[in-house]
Amino acid sequence: MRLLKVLLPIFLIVLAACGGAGGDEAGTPGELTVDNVTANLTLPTETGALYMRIVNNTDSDDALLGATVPGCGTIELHEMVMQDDVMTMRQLEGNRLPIPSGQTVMLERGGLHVMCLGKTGEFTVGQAVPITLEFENAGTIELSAEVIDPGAMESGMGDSDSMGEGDE
Ligand SMILES: [Cu+2]
Repeated sequence: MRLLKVLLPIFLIVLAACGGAGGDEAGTPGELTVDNVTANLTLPTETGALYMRIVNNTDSDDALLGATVPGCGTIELHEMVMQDDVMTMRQLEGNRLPIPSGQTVMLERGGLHVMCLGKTGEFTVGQAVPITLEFENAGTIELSAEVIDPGAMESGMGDSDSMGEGDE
């Protein structure tokens, strides 16, 4: 029993530490916030995609209506859907992404994304790209997106915790 008494506090400390990192109290109370903005824009195509986390801590439902990114001709809001066993992307109805009150909406690879069409800009990995988001209620939010390596993103999936880079 003595061993258990020693181990239990350690166990609780470890648990608390993990909860702190993984539980991730998202956003700011009373506000709609956007973070973790990344841009997949380096492929030699005329398209690209941007990803982010949107947290709506306000009392009212909101919606993302569009965005502006220099170097992108047109921006659309897209989702991924299964069509005849093939994953394809399509524009959200009315180009409107609902962000309900109290909800966190993830735009991520293989899911919702901000689509860059008619890309003319030259982008390099690590570069910071300004992005202006337009919300129904929150209005305009200006942020900076980090241009990511599309390949690194693929391999980084699943083992991001072991990379030791942390969430910054
Ligand atoms: Cu798309």
